[in-house]
Amino acid sequence: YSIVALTISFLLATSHILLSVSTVNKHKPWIETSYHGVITENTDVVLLDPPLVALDKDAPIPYAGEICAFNIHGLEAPFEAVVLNGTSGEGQLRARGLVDCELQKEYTFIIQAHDCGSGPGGTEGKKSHKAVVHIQVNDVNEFAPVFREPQYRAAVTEGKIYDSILQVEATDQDCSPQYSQICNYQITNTNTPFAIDRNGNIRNTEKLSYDRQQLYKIQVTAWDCGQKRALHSVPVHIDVKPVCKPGWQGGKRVDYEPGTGSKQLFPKMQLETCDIGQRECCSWVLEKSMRIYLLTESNYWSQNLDTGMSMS
Ligand SMILES: [Ca+2]
Ligand SMILES: [Ca+2]
Ligand SMILES: [Ca+2]
Repeated sequence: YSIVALTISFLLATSHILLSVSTVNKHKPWIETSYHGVITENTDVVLLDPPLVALDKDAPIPYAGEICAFNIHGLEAPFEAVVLNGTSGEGQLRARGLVDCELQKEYTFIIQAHDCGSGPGGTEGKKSHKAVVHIQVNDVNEFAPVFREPQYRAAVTEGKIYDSILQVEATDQDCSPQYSQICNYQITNTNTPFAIDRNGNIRNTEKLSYDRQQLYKIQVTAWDCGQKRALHSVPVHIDVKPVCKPGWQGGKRVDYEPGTGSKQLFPKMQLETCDIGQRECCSWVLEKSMRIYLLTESNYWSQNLDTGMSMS
């Protein structure tokens, strides 16, 4: 009996020693040294590579071998990490609020795993080493292109072909090149003698005539590289200027008989120039009936301040 009793008491003592050793939290959790995450703006789930898993060599001992928390160190990081399964150590990183790519494209912060300590209450808990998390925010195509100017205006001289009459430009507020760059411009009117290239340069596709049309009004729209179209097209006005051919208009032949006194010469005549200011000036000169010498029927003329008129 005494041997049996001794054996039982020995076994009890041994098991007690084993039990007290096993309840001590010997190991700190282990995680990777760095993680790379991707989140799409306006969502809250971060896809982490590699996945967030903390291992603890105390497993499968309760508490000491379990993961209770992931802590994030980083002042402005709007992220939190939650434990999905304390036994397996799996965690998930997610945004605490909406992440806006247009405000911030990348985040870097520190993450650390905590085990559950030696028992309830988390006393003697251990922390893993600190791992760096780098997160990239993916863009969503939320913004449409907007033209820099409310309207555009340019002038061309008739009879000429231009490589670029003017350039229009639209911008887009999205944060990525794909969704913010302008990939295409288009003239929305049909049958115009104009074309536009990918950079917004408008050119004429045929020679224009001042006599046929003096003003063209066209509308231009734009697409970003994610195929989002401008909400409002922009008006573009193109004036056609006549080729500069100054000359007398309204000057028909006047017969003058010698000795018949004074006669008004070309009462409706005015100087046709390409410049409106110049034209007014010359009409004024004519109205003052200044002395005009007409040299043949050409446009060659001169003036002086005598009040009479003579022809040569
Ligand atoms: Ca542990
Ligand atoms: Ca866009
Ligand atoms: Ca966006």
